[in-house]
Amino acid sequence: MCKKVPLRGALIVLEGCDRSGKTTQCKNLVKALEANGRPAKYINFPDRTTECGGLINSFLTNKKDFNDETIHLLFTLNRWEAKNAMEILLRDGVTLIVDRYSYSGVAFSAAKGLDLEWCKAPEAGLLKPDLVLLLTMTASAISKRGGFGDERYEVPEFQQRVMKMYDQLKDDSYWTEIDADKSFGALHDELLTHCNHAIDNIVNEKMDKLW
Ligand code: NYM
Ligand code: MG
Repeated sequence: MCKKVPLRGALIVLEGCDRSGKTTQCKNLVKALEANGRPAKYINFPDRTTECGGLINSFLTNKKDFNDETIHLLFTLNRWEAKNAMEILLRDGVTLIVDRYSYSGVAFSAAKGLDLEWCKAPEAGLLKPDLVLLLTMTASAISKRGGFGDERYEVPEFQQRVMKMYDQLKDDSYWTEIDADKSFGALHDELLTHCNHAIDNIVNEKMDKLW
């Protein structure tokens, strides 16, 4: 039986607080999809390899200071500069597994006190994901994880505020919440099932836009 070729790749985003295991899960999802003959690529934001990403890295590692609005816009710019390349890959049938996206941008900045709508505005027009997988963790699970580094934002109290902001952003039409407080393998299997389902259910060749 011949397998149906999807119209395009799926744009799948993993979101959640720091230490929820997103990065390792994303990379393993790409490996698993590719092993099943489904072209996939790992993308992460912030992309610290660009000039703009270098400024963001200096901020996160406390080497540079920017006011809240400026760093917010730099994170957004870092996504805009990646947009065309992402669109080309998706059109070529490559599924993108994205480690953080606009939702991190808004949740982290709003958790610092910036207005949520102000934070969303410059993200409007970026590619809208087909699926957002939100890795949730309770306050006690966050504290238990520990191992937070010394980058900005990496403190349990702030992470809890970020989780509350995700609550305000989530949209059940394309978000799925997944409890990350389980074994790596169990979480991987659950995420992979959702990714395969998203790839199998692409109906529009054209990508939608945020928001
Ligand atoms: N972060 C990430 C933001 O504040 N805004 C954004 O738009 C994005 C994409 O950067 N604590 C924060 C969340 C993280 C930090 O991300 C670095 P990572 O995934 O730890 O490299
Ligand atoms: Mg981090």
